[in-house]
Amino acid sequence: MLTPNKKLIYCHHEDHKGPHSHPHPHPQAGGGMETQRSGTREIKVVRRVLDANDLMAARNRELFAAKKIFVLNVMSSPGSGKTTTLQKTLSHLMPGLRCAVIVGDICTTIDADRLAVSGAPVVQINTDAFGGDCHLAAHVIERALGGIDLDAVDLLIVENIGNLVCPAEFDIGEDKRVVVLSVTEGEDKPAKYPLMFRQCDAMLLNKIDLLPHLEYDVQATLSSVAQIHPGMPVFQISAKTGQGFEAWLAWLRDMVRAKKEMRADSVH
Ligand SMILES: Nc1nc2c(ncn2[C@@H]2O[C@H](COP(=O)(O)OP(=O)(O)O)[C@@H](O)[C@H]2O)c(=O)[nH]1
Ligand SMILES: [Mg+2]
Repeated sequence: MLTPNKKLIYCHHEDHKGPHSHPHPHPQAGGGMETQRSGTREIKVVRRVLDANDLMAARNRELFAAKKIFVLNVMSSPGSGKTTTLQKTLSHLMPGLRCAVIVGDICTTIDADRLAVSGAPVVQINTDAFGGDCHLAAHVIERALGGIDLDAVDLLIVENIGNLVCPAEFDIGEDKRVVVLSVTEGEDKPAKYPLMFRQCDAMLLNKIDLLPHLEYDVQATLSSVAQIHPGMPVFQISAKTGQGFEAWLAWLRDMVRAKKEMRADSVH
């Protein structure tokens, strides 16, 4: 069901031919081959060069700088609580801050429906019809921006497609990246998916209301994250109860304020 503050667009890699075969390396990315040694073996490693995406991301970033919009890219595996966290976040920030949301999913407008309740303009991106891309790329964001009045936005939140791998590889022109990890996913996920945790500027450890029912080692997770990305702030929250939100919201508000005070030409 679409309401006036909600739009749906379908997006895909320009040169992506369905059906989806998960064609890594991503086809628009170009590629470079190098050889690494592993024990006695030589292994060919494909390195993606994300030239085209980086160019578009830089253009998005310039636009956001000119409009003084702080852009947050929220990533995680499916079900860790991105949408629930954003619902609660928006309920605290609005109407004081003017927020908008771009949300990516392979199918459905379920998340847009949930987020539009906040009153924020929401653009839902569906990648299904064109091969089910597993991440949002910069040109997809650029297209989605057409559905938002950028002069009426202080904070643009992008809920990326649920996946701990691919979204970390694609710059979309955002200011900061946040990864949501829930305590039901296991302590080992940062170590297994290090790029995501290295690329992010903050982590939300979500669903802490469930800790009494789990054998989950918060300290082990924190140490693992500290090894992968020393100094990255970690906010322990429950999107269900609101526990821990003060510190998370203060961090976010500081970022939005800093962007407002930044000179547009200081962004590169
Ligand atoms: N107990 C608990 N459940 C949560 C919390 N956050 C999200 N959930 C539940 O986890 C499921 C997935 O949440 P959702 O926000 O859709 O995750 P997303 O796929 O990352 O956007 C839903 O059933 C939520 O109600 C939380 O902090 N505590
Ligand atoms: Mg979601």
